[in-house]
Amino acid sequence: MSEPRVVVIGAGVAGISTAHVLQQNGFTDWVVLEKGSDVGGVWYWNHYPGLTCDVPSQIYQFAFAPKADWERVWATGPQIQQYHRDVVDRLGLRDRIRCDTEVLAAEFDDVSGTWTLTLNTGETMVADFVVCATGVLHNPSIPDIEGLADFDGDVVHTARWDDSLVTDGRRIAVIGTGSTGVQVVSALQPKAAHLTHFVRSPQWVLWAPMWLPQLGLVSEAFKRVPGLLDQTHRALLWASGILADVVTTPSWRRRAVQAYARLSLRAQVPEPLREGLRPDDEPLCKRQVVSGSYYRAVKARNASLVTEGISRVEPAGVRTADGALHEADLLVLATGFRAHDYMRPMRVTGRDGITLDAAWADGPRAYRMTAIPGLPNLFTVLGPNSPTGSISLQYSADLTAKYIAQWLDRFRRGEIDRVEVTEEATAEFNRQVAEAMGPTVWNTGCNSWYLTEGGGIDLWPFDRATMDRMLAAPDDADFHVRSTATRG
Ligand code: N01
Repeated sequence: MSEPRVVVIGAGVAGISTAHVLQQNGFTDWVVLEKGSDVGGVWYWNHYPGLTCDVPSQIYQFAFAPKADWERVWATGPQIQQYHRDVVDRLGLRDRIRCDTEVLAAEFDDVSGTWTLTLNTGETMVADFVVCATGVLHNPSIPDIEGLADFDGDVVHTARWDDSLVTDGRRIAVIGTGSTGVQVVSALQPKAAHLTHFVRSPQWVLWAPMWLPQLGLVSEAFKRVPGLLDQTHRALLWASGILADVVTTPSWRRRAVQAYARLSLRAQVPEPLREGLRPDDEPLCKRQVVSGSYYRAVKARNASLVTEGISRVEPAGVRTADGALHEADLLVLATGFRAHDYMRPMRVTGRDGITLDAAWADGPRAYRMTAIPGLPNLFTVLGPNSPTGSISLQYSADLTAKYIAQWLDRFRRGEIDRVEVTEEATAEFNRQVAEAMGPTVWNTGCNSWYLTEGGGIDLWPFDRATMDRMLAAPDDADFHVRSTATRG
């Protein structure tokens, strides 16, 4: 037996899932490094006003740590962040997680077959395996708008919100119309002196009552009736499979959801405002935005919608292409993320000096979301093609971590000491992905963070059964596996 030294990078949904699997499988030499000051990942970094998860809480949770008494059907960001803290404490994972520890570089040594990690603390760490659980929506995308640095008021990106910012009674400009922009506009408009929403590309917004409480009697039933919480979670996973079908396969169900999106706009917004809010693309093509309050917010007297392009930012506000100056005291950038960075800016150098930047010049690419040619003994959890638009993230993180644990177990049993996915298997997986993207709604012609530099769509186009099958057990034919017996 040779216990693998494992470093997991990131303590968000993917990292906590991985930690739980390592713990459950009796691995003893592992640590989670987290650059933030607490666990939670996106839920740690994002705390802008209005942050709510648009996936119901009873499914947006770990199957291994179900929570009976969510306060709301769609929990708020702080509630979800607290849940992650509680799970880590309850499962005894806290001691394994080193916060405020960023991995700056990871380099594979061909001779020893180990990874050397360089940390922000000045330390180095040697590992037999690295698991990158670094998330997708992590690095804020700051728009390249002329004059941004000259703005006299406050500028803040939603993913790095400053809780000391005063928002009430101010003139607020918000740029961006994704899920974040819609949430922050809805939250800030009621108490703003004025709110201007800059909409370059409107998005379809599905109406849903996001404020709905989870009834006390439901929470009590979950606590008292044996198996009910678990069964409900399973039922919701099954139902989310139908949702995945809506985006992956053309059907009357897709058309029904799209009709509902169009109705949400038509029923709530009169012309001429409706014109500015009507997208050109099909509903569901981008990550669907869900809100019960956005249209109310933009219709309010103290709000204006600006669809004219932004030409520059000036000290007093935002100048649009028509020459108008929209004065503001606070500029909120709800401009999204550099979604395809994944573990970067960490510098990753694999076998034979192959760098991740070079390997991913045309966009992120992996085998079954988890293995990358040229990077032996390194895996990703919620890596490229993860189902951010369909299947439960917690489910796929758990499944992927269990898959990785099987490789670690073979190392522990002394069978192998090095494993690297082949280029052929990765190319074949990506060919299957591209083919399966054909009938998906994501392929109907819209521009979003789903699209990669090389023109691919960075999502999971298959159903959950396919994911189960692909990650059930490692297939040696898809890997260069070096057994300890043949090590020379
Ligand atoms: O980011 P986005 P997001 N001038 O990339 C605009 C998840 N999430 O943070 O479309 C003007 O969707 C850009 O315009 P355009 C969820 O998966 C989940 O909102 O490029 N506008 C777009 O409107 C989501 O999909 C929850 O024309 C500029 C916006 O900025 C993902 O996070 C909540 C611009 C960026 O939209 C990302 O959402 C929140 C410029 N120079 C987020 N540059 C849940 O509830 C960019 N834009 C679970």
